[in-house]
Amino acid sequence: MRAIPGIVALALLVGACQQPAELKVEDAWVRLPAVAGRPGAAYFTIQGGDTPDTLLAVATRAALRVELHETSDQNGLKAMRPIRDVAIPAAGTVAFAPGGKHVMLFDLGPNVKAGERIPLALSFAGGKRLEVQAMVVGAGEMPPK
Ligand SMILES: [Cu+2]
Repeated sequence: MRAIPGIVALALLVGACQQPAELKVEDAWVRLPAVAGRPGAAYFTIQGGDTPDTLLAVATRAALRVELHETSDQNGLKAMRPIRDVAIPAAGTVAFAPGGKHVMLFDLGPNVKAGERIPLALSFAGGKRLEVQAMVVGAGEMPPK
């Protein structure tokens, strides 16, 4: 019976080697504001890499100002506040989604229209900068899938 833990450990190790976790950003999309001039919001899912990292900032040429925000429940009222950075656990998943973490896009350019894609660049503390194309949807539309 003594050999079994060793075998299990070896199997886990081999499994880990076959599928190294890679920091990546998936399913990026942007919802336009219902009223022109109001901020839009960007959402995506971040898959953590082999080591923990931290999302520091998101940039896009489609908006003049970008902030990381988090919506939370405060005594039954939804309130959002800016957040400085977001920890990404190793091999973990962090979702930016309506009702939770999101990227606020202030002063969207007039050329940002539903059905188009805009680039988002995500900067991480570990030095990586990942650019994704976010699908733009109208105010009342469902997220693209
Ligand atoms: Cu916000």
